[in-house]
Amino acid sequence: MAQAKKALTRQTRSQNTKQTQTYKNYIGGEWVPSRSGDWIENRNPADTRDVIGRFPASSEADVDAAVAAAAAAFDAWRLTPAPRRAEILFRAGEILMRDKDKYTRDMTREMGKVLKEAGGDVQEAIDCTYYAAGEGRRLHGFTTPAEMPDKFAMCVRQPVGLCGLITPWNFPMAIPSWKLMPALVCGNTVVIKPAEDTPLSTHNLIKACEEAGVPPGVVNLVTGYGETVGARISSHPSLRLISFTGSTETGRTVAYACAERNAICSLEMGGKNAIIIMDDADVDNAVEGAVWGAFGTSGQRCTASSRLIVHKKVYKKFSSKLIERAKQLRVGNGADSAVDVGPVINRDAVEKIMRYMDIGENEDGATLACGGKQLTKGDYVHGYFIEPTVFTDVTPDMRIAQEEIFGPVTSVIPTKSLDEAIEIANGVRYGLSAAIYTQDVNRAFHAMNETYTGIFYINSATIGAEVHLPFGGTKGTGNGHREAGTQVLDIFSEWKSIYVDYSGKLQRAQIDNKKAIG
Ligand code: UN1
Repeated sequence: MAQAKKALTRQTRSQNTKQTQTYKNYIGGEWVPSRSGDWIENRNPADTRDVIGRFPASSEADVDAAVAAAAAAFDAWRLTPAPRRAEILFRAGEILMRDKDKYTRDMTREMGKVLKEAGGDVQEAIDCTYYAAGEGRRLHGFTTPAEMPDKFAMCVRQPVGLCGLITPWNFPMAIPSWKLMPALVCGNTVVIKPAEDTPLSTHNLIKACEEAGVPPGVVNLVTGYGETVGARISSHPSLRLISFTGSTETGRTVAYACAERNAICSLEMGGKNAIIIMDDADVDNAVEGAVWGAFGTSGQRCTASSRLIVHKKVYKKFSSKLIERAKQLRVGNGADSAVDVGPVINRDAVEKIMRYMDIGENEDGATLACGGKQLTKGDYVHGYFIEPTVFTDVTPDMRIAQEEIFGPVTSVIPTKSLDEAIEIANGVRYGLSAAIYTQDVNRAFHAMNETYTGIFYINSATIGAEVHLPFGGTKGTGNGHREAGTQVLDIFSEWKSIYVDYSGKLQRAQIDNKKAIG
């Protein structure tokens, strides 16, 4: 995922902020301002005159206080039976459900995605919360036969300890919930830092936890910049685990910091996801999938369909229908229900995406088939709007086909065969999601088996993962962990293997008691 920062103003306490709502950190069960006295303004990317509120630009000392609170709360929380922890989470799910509409509007206002998608993001947080709550009565370990008679062997899950969670702006409630809820049901205590562009949605999530009765110190929220808050969380000696979602570059920095002290590090990072469209595909359905996969959330998903690898027999037909559909998309303020594509997150994102427009057209030599421009006039003047863009005649090695753009831009790449298409799909540094459109079950399963990604779709776009299946990817996308599903419990718990010898005598393992053969 792209790492960018809203054009935010640093304010001091002395500035007049009468009209601006002030938000605080949540540390040890108290809402407190930052010790820094600095603030970050959260502005609407569809209209930057709209200031949503000011949030603490926290310091390292705030992180330290949050970690101390998490440490103080840990023993009582880990010793609370998991079904009791889960009851609190279930209540949090009900609160999220009750206030879903408000959270949805807040999210569109701070992040830009259209209301229907923001509602989906909040719903994903609700689903994840209920799902984690259900795990409170499972958290399954296992038993297995021991090597010796009158001996019993089993495995149980135990909490990891204090966890630091660093979350991105593109799914500002769903992704924090993917990390927070499993961490809590497993008995960990947490310090969470949301992206500086979208702190309100995480604030809302933490408020729901507070109201649901999560005890003081179990969840701590510290807002601010990556360079200060994120860096301190990543390197804090008492945080045993860091879970990060964001760009591959920032993820590497987090991983280095964790390696220094041998902390557990779970990374969820970029993607360059391909849809393969075969000559037997239902082309209209494939076009709809490509439009949704490429331009949903303005292309700001790590799962976005940013490459469309199309069999040459349907290449022309597919491309012209796609371009026609892309041109029809209405760009605007996500709060307007007639809008299909909202703004991108901030000025840095505009600059980065526009650089790729230039690279695609002028360096790579692809055909700019539609879009390609920033929208700056009329209603667009105060926001960060970019036209849905399609490049055609793209070759697999072009930069626009290799690098994560994280905007409403997709590349159509012609191919002559399924095996070539698979090779192209695999020929990038990322491995999150891939898809195929075909009517042939043999081709579909062959592509499923041969694509080196963590997620695969048949006759559907590369986006739309559900919370009860593992989410994550290979290569530059991750470091081998999976969020969501029950697999996430392997991130947030430690396995303990237990041997019980009830023979009443010494039985020694790894001693060869067998008679020599012959
Ligand atoms: C992301 O873009 O970081 O599958 C997560 C999807 C969403 C999650 C995307 N459920 O597209």
